[in-house]
Amino acid sequence: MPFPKDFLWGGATAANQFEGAWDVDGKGPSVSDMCTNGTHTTPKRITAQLEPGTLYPSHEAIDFYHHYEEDIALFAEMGFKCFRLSINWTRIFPTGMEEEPNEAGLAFYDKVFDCCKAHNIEPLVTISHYEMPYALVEKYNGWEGRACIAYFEKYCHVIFERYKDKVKYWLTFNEVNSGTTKLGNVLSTSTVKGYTGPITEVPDSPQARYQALHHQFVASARVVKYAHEHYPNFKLGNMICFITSYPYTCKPEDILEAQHQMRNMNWYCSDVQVRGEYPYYAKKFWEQNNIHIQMEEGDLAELKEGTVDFYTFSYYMSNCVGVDTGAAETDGNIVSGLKNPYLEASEWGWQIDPVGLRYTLNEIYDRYRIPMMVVENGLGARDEKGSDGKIHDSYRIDYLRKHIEQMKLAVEEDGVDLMGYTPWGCIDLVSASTGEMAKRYGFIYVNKFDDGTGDLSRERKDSFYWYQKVIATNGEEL
Ligand code: BGP
Repeated sequence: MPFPKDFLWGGATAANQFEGAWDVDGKGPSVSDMCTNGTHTTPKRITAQLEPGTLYPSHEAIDFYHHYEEDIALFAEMGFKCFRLSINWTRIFPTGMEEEPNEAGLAFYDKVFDCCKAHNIEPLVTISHYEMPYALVEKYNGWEGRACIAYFEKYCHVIFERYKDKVKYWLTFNEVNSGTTKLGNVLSTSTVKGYTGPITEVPDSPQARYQALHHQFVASARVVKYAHEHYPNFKLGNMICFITSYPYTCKPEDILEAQHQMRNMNWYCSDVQVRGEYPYYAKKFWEQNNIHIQMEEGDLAELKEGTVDFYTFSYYMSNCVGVDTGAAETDGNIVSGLKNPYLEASEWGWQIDPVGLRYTLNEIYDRYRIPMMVVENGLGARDEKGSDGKIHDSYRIDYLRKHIEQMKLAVEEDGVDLMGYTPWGCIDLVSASTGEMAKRYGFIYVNKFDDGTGDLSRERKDSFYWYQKVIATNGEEL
């Protein structure tokens, strides 16, 4: 058996991308609720005020809020052992700053977790997945404000206590390392106070972003420590948007550039959350980029005390980097890179690299030696109905099959410790980067379209039945 008997097969989602009901039962607006839709070529916008007549895709999304029973039953039908979802911070604390939590919001997740339990599905909860209360953005420029640490702690204490018997696996911040990139300003560090415009043109201050990241690290470490002390059965993980960067050639300068990119993009954040300390090159990096991190006494000790139990990451693509290569650029998740002549790309320019997943699993395990989980992976693609009215998504099956094959090799041949696999967007949902519905990942098709129309009905794609078989055979039959 390549995969352990209790391997966590499942799927992943995020509240802001699928719940909808953005202002129902006392929920407040999050940073995602202020984002319009866009496309691959026309970036989505964030607006400081909601604009009448503009479509905000998170507002209805696919309305999991009112379809959760049906959706979780479909996940169960596929055989899910695990379901990754996030809690919408603004359902619990609508502005982030209330004294008391919103009971209706808490009650909603009780129902969701109970439903998971009824189907023997283990929830894996992301505490913050691009859903910072917009009121905190307005007041503190998002995570740049140190006060957000305490608000986040309070939110965590409430949800830990409330769901202590229902949830065991927690991730603090989704793709925390997106804060190392300019795009991270909007959804991740949420250092976007007062800005209205395309998310690609957000005014960037590396000072604000890296300060915000520091606050997220302290917040993460504090709640990890708190959870370990109060809820010994909990397992806390980090979550990294892993961008595997290869040198474009064997020219030594390209090798150095790739090392540089892997450090800044991937290791900078996970070293803090796994090793409990900034990497040695961080100081030089700050100096060279005129970044002055304000730390309070005790911050560094706290980072050391709040290290995670397992390492999770998203993996969709890889890219190449190099110096004066003249190579063409291609898009990718959060960052773009150079085209790799050996790889094909999705319609959105993300280069498909299953072997890179095996390489990545080994790189991470070699460095940290803690259990890992692939909590996002998948192919964003347009789905067209066949003449029989069904979705025959062989391209998606092909993508997933090849990635699972490589996971298998990493486990079986190389010996990495892999806990589970939750492919992204197990049910079609709103794209984080573009706000589209057209970029679909699901095993389950949702009748919802970019113009906001659609009756929200759910249908099984071919990949649904394929994944059902994969899970039933614990990855033997691909
Ligand atoms: C990750 C995010 C998700 C998700 C996924 C796919 O970066 O954690 O929220 O959306 O990427 O990206 P997209 O939706 O842009 O295709």
